[in-house]
Amino acid sequence: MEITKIKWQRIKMPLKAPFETSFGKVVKKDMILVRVYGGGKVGIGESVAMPYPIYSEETTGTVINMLEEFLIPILLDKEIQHPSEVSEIFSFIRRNNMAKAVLEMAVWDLYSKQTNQSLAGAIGGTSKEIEVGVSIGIEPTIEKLVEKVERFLDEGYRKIKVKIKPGWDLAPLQAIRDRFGYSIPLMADANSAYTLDDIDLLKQLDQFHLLMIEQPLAHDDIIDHAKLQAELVTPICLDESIHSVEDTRKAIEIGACKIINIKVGRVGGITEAKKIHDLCEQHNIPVWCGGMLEAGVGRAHNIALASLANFTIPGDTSASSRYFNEDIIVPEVTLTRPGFITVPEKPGFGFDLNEHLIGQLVLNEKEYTKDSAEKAFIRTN
Ligand code: OSB
Ligand code: MG
Repeated sequence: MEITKIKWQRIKMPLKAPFETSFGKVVKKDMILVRVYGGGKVGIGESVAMPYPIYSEETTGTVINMLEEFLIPILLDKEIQHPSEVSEIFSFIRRNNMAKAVLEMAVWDLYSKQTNQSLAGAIGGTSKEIEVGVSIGIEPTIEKLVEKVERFLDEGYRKIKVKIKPGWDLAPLQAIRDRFGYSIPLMADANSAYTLDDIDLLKQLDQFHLLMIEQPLAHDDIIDHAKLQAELVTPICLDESIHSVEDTRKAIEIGACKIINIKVGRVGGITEAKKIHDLCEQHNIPVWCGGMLEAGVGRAHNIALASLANFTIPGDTSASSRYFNEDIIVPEVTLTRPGFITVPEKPGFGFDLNEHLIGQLVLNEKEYTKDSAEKAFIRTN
């Protein structure tokens, strides 16, 4: 497939409201859009790195650095037949998965446009619509949290995920169960806020009959998660700890989780995400598509990924209106019927870009061709 030019743009976008997790509050969406040009088409990807290295070590700034010093020159220097080759080409570079992923996503989108098929179809997705949930941050009061849960249930969301941290765990979960009963699909995400010293408290979470508890322990741990899983009835879902299909294999092997949250950015791209999906399917581990407060481009890529068969649990792939007053794609993502989003069928990621809005939000941009991209490093093996 032909790739002649690559461009990145840094965009800051207002969020409807700050989103608080155990590691801090996101107040603005800060991201990189990457466009890959070739064969008269343009593929696009969106980075999920946070502005601070708090969810992982990557930031919007490290993504720019990786793209311009390494990933873009390396990709422009290669001839590829298929987007699945990109992760292999980048594999000699350690980590920096979110930087790798934004470029790889754009190549997948370009490929699906060049071959006139939907991104979901190109990936191998089969679902016509995906079931969706919503993630709710730490709220100022339990009353505000309960109000939000009610609003999202009314909007039709099929899974309610609430963020927890020490001091904001048993009481909010109890309040939700008291108000809405035990039949609503409810889960909690701790973003690594606990340790095994908290095991007595974590065991008490079993009483809430949660669908799962996401990443209760350290971001780089699987061993303690396996110890905890052995003591809990509630399934553990890993997020931060899983960066590759190899991490997935090890986590499954030692019993560190029963469910995996797949995020394209965290695992370095769509190809690796698909490998994780396939391995989990072989081991009867259900997966779901996580979110990183994506704007429309990233959201649409998530929808395409979630159309793979083993995405059997509703993802954090909510509508554009969850976080934004106006999205960078048209039309914006909506629930096509309560609890579901239709997987687009048109070629590529399935939406048009809201170039007017993007133009207003761009802070910085740079483009590279085969001749202009300079390599700072040459690989010798
Ligand atoms: O842990 O899943 C997470 C947002 C930012 C960083 C990490 C996480 C999240 C979310 C929001 O839970 C998911 C979404 O709605 O995009
Ligand atoms: Mg999470």
